[in-house]
Amino acid sequence: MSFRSHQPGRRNFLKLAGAAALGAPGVAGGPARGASSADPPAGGLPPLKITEVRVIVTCPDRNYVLVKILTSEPGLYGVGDATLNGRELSVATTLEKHIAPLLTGRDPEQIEDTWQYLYRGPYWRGGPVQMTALAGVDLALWDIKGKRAGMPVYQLLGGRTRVGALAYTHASGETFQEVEDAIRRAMERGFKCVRAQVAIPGLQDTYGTAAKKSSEEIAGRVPQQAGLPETELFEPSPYLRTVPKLFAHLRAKLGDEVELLHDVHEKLEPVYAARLAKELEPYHLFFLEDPLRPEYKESFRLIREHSTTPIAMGELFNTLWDCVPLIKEQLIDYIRCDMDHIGGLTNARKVAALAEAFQVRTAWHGPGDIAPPTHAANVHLDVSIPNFGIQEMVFFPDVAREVLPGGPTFKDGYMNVTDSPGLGTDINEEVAKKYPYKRAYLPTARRKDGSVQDW
Ligand code: EZ4
Ligand code: CO
Repeated sequence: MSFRSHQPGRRNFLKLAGAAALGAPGVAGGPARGASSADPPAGGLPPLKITEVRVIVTCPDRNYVLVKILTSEPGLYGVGDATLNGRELSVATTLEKHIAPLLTGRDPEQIEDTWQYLYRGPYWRGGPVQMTALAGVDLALWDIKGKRAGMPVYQLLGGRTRVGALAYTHASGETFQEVEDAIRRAMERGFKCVRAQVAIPGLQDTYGTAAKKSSEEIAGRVPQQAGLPETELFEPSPYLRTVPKLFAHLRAKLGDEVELLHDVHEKLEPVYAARLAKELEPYHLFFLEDPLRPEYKESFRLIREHSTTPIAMGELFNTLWDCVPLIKEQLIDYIRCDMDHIGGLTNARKVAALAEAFQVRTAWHGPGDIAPPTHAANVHLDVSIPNFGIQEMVFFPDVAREVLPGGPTFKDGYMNVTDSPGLGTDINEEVAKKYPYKRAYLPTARRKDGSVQDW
């Protein structure tokens, strides 16, 4: 490791490292920038430098932001995903204007140091834009490290703990019968676990359902609305009356074996979430997803006090510290951060380790609005940790697969990664150019009285 071989004496080392961390000019090749030419080769490999950071924004079916990091070794590069649905250009600008200049010349092998430098270095830390940008860099660096080692990333994380990652898909419909039919179709495809959402009478296009589109068309593929965002209508009372009836119907028709999930999508206030969890108890959900808004973690206590329905939370979290209160108080059963919005694999594996200590399992967010490198990283982590729970997944359309080839496989209800070195995903830059960015937003929601509601 270059730190030690560089250490001319502790005091000098600290001085050098401090100067580099402040971004002082002239320290390229100093300790905080990684191996210099004076270093002995790491593990027999010659020193490596980042030569270019490319930010690619493309819209094959929807907008994606990709980070391609090139190195001084010809042909060796990594690809990461930095897509933040509806705020893609903020992340792309952060990467291009603020982060890329800091990376050129650094040693791509020093992933943890780079992560700390980009997280704590700017003083302003956290937030979805910066944490998504950081994830893009982080995933690209893990991809490079795997390719350099000739190993899939799960091997770098400690090797396999399981043969595959249990997956769930989404089913939806206008009526209970349509949801039931969609679940049957998912089961025919091999799924053992299915998330069920139904339209709510009197409300229009409630999250996870959409008139005019088949369940398969929208499964995990949140609508991206060109132009300006649409407004959906939400009221808690009809929602709370309908959802338990849906699950009563599904259990009566489908039996006990299929695992059922439901996403509240942070829509409810605490007492109503507790009521829903309690009323869903007889139907034995695999978990109830994201019941509350992410800000005030104490609210989860109310759900816990009233129900044994397993609770999952996390797709709106951005840091490890968002996860701490829920995990250490055992207020949830599944932590489901979005690896792409929590700084990548480097941070997600710490979340997983924290969860392991408290018997909480993982359920990383896996929607269609994050790109294949994140889905691949999810599964590399899933198959290498002891406390994996379940993996949300999506089937990408052909046009997206052409731009972003590779990614996890699916068979008999389980996801997997291949043994190709790195993350096992790529970007075809030429094809990506055919699909320029299109402005688009997530939908928004309001109550009947016109006030803003969480979508
Ligand atoms: O609405 O990723 O569980 N999945 C989800 C997703 C989110 C989208 C938002 O961009 O809740 O569908
Ligand atoms: Co969700």
